[in-house]
Amino acid sequence: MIRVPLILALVVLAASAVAQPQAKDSLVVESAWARATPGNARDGAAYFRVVNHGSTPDRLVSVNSPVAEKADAHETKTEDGIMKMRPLDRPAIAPGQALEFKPGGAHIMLLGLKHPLKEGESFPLVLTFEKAGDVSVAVKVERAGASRPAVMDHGPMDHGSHGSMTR
Ligand SMILES: [Cu+2]
Repeated sequence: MIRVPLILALVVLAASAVAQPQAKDSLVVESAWARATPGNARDGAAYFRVVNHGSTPDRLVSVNSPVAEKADAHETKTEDGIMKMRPLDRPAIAPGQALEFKPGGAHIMLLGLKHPLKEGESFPLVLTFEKAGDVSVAVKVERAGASRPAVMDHGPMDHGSHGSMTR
C-alpha cells in the first residue's frame, strides 16, 4: 500500500526539478556551423537550424559565445542591389516550424572574435530562448567560403527523431 504514494512523490519531485520540461525538449538546434576566418578578421558568422517540435511559439532572445565579445542575430536583405545586414529582433519560431540561419540569410554575427575560427575545430554557442531557456550547441568550423556544413545532422529524407542539443 505504500507503493502508490511513493511513486506520486517521485513524480512530483521530477516535475518540480525542471521548470519547463516540455519547452526545452521541443526545441531542437541542428547542424550548427561556421566558416573559418582569416587571422585578422574581427567578425565571423554562425549558422544553424532551430526546429520547434512543441505546441507553443518561442523566440530567440539572445546569443553568446566565448569566442566573441558579442553575438547578434542578423538578417541579410538585398535593397537596390546592395546586400545589407540588419539586426533580427527576437526572431520567432512557430510550432511545427523551423528557423534557418544560413549564408545569405539570417545568421549569427560573431562580433569581436577573440581568436580566428579554425577549420576542423568547434566552439560553444549559447542560444537563449524566451521559453526554452539556454540551449548550448557546439558549432563546427568548416572551410572559409563553405556554403553548408560538410556533415548535416540528418539528410533531407530523414524525418525521424532529431538529437536533442541539451546534452
Ligand atoms: Cu551580420
